Amino acid sequence: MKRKLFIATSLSTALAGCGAIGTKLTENDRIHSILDAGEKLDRALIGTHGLAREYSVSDISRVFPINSFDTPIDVTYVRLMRNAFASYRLVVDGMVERPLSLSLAQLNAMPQTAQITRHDCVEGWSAIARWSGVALRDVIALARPEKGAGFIIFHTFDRDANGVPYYESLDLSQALHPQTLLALRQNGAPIPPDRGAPVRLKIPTQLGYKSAKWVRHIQVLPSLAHLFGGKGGYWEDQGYQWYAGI
Ligand SMILES: Nc1nc2c(c(=O)[nH]1)N[C@H]1C(S)=C(S)[C@@H](COP(=O)(O)O)O[C@H]1N2
Ligand SMILES: [Mo]
Repeated sequence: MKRKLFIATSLSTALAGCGAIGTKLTENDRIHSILDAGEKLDRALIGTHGLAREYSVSDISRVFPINSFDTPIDVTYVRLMRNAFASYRLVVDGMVERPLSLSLAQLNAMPQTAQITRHDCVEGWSAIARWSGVALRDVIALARPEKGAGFIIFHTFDRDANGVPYYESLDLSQALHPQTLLALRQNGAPIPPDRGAPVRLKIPTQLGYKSAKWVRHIQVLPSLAHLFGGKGGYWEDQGYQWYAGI
């Protein structure tokens, strides 16, 4: 627990800024090596099968900050939003036997699951909400990953000020974790545009930046090496840990 707090503090001071508020990542080799060691220890001790704590309705936060790049202004996204996402499709492809293109109606017709969990942002805030939608593992099971598939990549509609797209990734065991959710609703209401509409990832076992908003495309790949900076995520490419277990 002490180590966790220490790491959280190091992250929020040394790696200030994962959202709209912060900007620059401070490079500090010593802290990075401590974080790397912590990451290895976490994976060895906890693995990826532990469950995040679930809360009760009375614990739901009255205020849940918005902390990301702005709602996408991408023409495709704006058109979808104007039409209440009626023509939105979640594309699932790559190393799968059965590529998918799922409408919101199809996602809503799949078994729904809910969780009241806490979101922890490395910038030093947490908030609890009820999230519901489709377990990612159900979508993965539908698509049937091929042998050799190792990673699930989430491509989103938003970009940073330089036009660099946000993206995230999980390995198969994290993606198949029962609490890893493709969220369609927060506190009972459809995810609003600034919260990542219509579909966002909610992974309560890892830090906030893993929970990609505005997901448009899920890609199954054997490795992360050839995507963007090669580290598996927008913030990871700038030094954040890929395995961000809490
Ligand atoms: N597509 C996208 N997803 C994102 C981000 C982002 O900038 N773009 N920011 C991440 C970070 S750092 C956090 S803390 C959470 C914030 O989610 P919220 O705005 O719903 O609080 O979204 C995560 N997912
Ligand atoms: Mo964050």
